[in-house]
Amino acid sequence: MYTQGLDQSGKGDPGARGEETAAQLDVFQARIDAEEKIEAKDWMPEAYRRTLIRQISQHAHSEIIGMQPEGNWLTRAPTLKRKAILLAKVQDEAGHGLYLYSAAETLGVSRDEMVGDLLSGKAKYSSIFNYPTLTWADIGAIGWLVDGAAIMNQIPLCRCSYGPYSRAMVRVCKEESFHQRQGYELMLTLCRGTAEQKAMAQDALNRFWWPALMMFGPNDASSSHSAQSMAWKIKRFSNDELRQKFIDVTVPQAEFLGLTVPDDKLTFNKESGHYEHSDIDWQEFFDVIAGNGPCNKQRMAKRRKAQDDGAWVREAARAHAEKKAARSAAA
Ligand code: BYC
Repeated sequence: MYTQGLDQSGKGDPGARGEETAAQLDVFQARIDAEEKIEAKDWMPEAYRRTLIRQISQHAHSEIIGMQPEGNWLTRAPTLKRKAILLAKVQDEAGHGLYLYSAAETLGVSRDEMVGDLLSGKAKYSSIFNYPTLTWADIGAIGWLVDGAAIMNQIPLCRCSYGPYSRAMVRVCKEESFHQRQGYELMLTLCRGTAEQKAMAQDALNRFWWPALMMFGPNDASSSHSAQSMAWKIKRFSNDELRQKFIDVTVPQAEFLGLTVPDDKLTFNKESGHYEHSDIDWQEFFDVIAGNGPCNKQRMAKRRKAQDDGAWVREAARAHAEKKAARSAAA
């Protein structure tokens, strides 16, 4: 078991290991309650460490798999400017994946293990990336809705109790903000264009609305990890609270575009100040995360091929590092 000793400050002795005691857990929780950041070498409960590895690695996998649906459109972007923006965005997603894998590595897990868990199907990645990008408008809808949902979920993660994750999220969120804006501006351009372009934007909203709402995870009653993650201040808001915030800010944006949100029951409740909406099709969500969405197999096959195709690069980098180490040892 990976448990570390605890000094009087509760900050821990990374060298010592043993069983977790109630006193250790109390001191740890007191640090969390006092809004102290937990750092990589501090003592932490094994379950806290494992929860973070699960969440951060799944987040990293989502960024990397998330490059695929947009990457499909790099060669088909309608103008040089749109291509440059999309290229920058897809490269940003790769960067986010790398910061996040590095943040997870501070918890004692290796990159190889994390990638192995993704490829074996043990680790999840966001449900949203199992939907196809059928038209250019889908690139706008992804930026507006998917990155918009990502920001809503990730801004609170900048205040996550685990220092390395919270710091990685600051830069990720700045970049996500650019992604959301470029997506909305793309949608606005289509909506101010021809009737055919506006119809394309509406069709993209129709297909991405419900999957974007599912990104926030199952409703609170079915969210197995939320209560503990909120007590540890890994999560600051519940899945339903963040989903509601997203709906409340996004519906007026759709109205400004002149588009219709595909939900007959959507109504603004003046008393609560929130939009009420139809039930989400949770069966679809659970099917997608079980591997049976429209593109799961295609996404995983492509990721496996990329891993195999990159084997020679990893081998060459390892050989180079070994030669360099041998040279400096000899000097
Ligand atoms: N998709 O107890 P819950 C991006 C799983 S990247 C798949 O509520 P938790 C972007 C959950 O893992 C977007 N699985 O879990 C990239 C758990 O299963 P396990 C990714 C989901 O962790 C490129 C089970 O359902 N963002 O934005 O407390 C381009 C029960 O759920 C999903 C992040 O990863 C889902 N949507 O809360 C553009 C942010 N939802 O692990 C954009 C960080 C739930 O027990 N992650 N599950 O097998 C989080 O904030 C939280 O992990 C979640 C879920 C809110 C997603």
